[in-house]
Amino acid sequence: QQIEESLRQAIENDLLYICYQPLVRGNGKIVGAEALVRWSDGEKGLVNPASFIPIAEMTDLICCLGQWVLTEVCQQMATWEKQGKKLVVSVNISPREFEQNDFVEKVQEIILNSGVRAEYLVFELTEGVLLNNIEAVRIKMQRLAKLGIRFALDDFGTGYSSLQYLKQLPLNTLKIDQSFVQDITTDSNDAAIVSTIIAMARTLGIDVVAEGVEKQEELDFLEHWGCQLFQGYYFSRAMKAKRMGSLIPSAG
Ligand code: G
Ligand code: G
Ligand code: MN
Ligand code: NA
Repeated sequence: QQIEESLRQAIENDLLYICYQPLVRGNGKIVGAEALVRWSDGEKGLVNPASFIPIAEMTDLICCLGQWVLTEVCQQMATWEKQGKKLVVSVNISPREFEQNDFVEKVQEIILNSGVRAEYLVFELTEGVLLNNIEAVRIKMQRLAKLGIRFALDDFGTGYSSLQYLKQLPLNTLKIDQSFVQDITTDSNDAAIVSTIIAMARTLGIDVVAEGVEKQEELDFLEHWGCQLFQGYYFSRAMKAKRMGSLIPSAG
């Protein structure tokens, strides 16, 4: 396919870049950021990841892309660290990437080369990862956790995860999908789902992040139910690394 070939070239020629969307507390304090890849093509302009990620996911191209993203993020974190700035960064990992036999080794190499501490990395997995042999997934997650990496379950509520998974896997965070957050103030079903997820996460001792928060009203609901971490346009859109860096408080 044509888009696939141009994406392959974009990766090779470093035509992609990363934007960072802050993860915040209710008072707006930044406690982390999610890395979101962007593709700016000379002819096509800015290509939407929602259109090219699924194409990359159909082939091993997603593995090249994922490796590029993690390398770029780690280099950026190393640059920030030299400036006395430390930020926990979440990286999206597609099922196909996670399933690579040498995924742990690849990750380890990228981290070692960059010199950053794995403790500052969070991998966002989707429920698609969990459709596979759960025991194998658990073992791989534990190997990565031993390096220091933490895990978030992304788009939570849209897939098939059960409480069983949550108990079995070393998950630190649940990210409530934005499709539920969107309608919490108007749809009582979504409101019930979201409040239940928050309560469940708190019971299990897992952090919970509400994604796609766009309005004060939504924030008020979420805080009322005990959610303490947020992402969304209400606080901030994703931004280029330079601007993100200027918002990280210098450590000590
Ligand atoms: O930024 P938003 O339009 O930015 O992202 C659209 C979709 O693309 C989301 O589902 C997001 O998780 C996914 N995505 C963004 N960046 C990456 C990435 O680096 N790797 C993977 N696998 N998915 C990504
Ligand atoms: O699948 P994942 O959760 O990784 O995707 C994150 C996507 O959500 C990105 O495309 C990001 O740009 C988008 N996003 C982040 N905050 C908001 C928001 O407040 N509203 C909407 N509509 N999209 C958002
Ligand atoms: Mn995500
Ligand atoms: Na999500």
